[in-house]
Amino acid sequence: MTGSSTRRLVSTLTPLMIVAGAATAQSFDPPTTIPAVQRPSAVATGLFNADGFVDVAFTVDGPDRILVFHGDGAGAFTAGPVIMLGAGVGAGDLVTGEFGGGPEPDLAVALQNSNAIRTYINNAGAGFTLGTTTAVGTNPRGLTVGDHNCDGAMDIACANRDDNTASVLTSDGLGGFAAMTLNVGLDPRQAAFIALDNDCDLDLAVSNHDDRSISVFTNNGAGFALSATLAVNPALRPDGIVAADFNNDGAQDLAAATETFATVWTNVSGSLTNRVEWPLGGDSADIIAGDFDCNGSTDLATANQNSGTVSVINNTGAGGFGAGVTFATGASPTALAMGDFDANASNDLAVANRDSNTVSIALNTCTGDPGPNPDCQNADVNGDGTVDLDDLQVMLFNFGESCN
Ligand SMILES: [Ca+2]
Ligand SMILES: [Ca+2]
Ligand SMILES: [Ca+2]
Ligand SMILES: [Ca+2]
Repeated sequence: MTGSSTRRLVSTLTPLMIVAGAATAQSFDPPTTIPAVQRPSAVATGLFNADGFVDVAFTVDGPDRILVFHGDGAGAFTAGPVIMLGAGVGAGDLVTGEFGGGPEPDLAVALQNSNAIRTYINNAGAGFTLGTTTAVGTNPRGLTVGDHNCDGAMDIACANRDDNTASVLTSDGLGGFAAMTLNVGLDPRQAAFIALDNDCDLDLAVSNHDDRSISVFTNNGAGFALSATLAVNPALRPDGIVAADFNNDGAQDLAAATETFATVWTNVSGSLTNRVEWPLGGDSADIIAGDFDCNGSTDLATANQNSGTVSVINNTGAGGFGAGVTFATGASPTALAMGDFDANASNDLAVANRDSNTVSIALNTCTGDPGPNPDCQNADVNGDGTVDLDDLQVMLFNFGESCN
């Protein structure tokens, strides 16, 4: 009882300390590297095998393939499956999701030269098998994953860089996809599902690099309709984009990698507005959102392709961004992904360095909330968050029942 009470006291105090405390120092250990052989262009993370530790996968070329490296839960990785994609298909963006088979995370990859999105299904933690290949527009980039039609099956969208369209791939729940085409602006780079209103039909944003704009499509359940075109600062061009709730009001906002700034729009009643540019430490290509200083608010990290760095800027508490850190990676970091590689409840970073043929692994020095007390997961029979006599009564009431 005493131990349980102490734990509750600690968990009660922690948020108060965050509110009252000074800004958390942000740092990452000097990155280690995974050999990526030739020109890694995208990276994804997931529990790909059965050991419970976060793994990484990345696309490389010469020949085009996906390399999977298994994490050891302490920040180190060993080579796992190699997925050959076929000669000249153009190994592009890579995302993780549930696209078929069992619950283990699957992969979807953009085949830039073949104008298609292909899935690979996780074979119960023992490698991947070919899923389906769906034709999209020309030169697909910037994949996003989400269930846009609320049927429980994960859908995919991409930006088709060379024909100024985006494709939405709606899952049939059986591993196949039906593609629809949306017209967007010039040189689209990234699609992002975003929950603009409070229904479960996900909306969609697409970054238009050469138009210096973001196309916003509202999904009313019957399809996607262009509802807004957001102007980026005319001095900046957008590349990667990401949807997340930055001001903690429960509505998803949008951030874009726009050269040496992260541009953030706030969701006000379903409209993205109040554009603000937050300075970065380099010229950004890709952007992800996550809590990187272990205080519970959603921060931003960017891969700064032209400066060989990653920047992390921390949420100051109301959706603004302040001090963070910029650290060196390899040459031409084009994409990044996060995962807790050393199992200490903080988001670490994996960065694809295209021109140095490596993936950088940067471990976050902050340690997060370890999550629910594992004792409670077994003993909190009625799931009310406390182990007490009520749980014992429930257990006694059901004593002797067969569970099969
Ligand atoms: Ca769906
Ligand atoms: Ca918000
Ligand atoms: Ca934070
Ligand atoms: Ca960590």
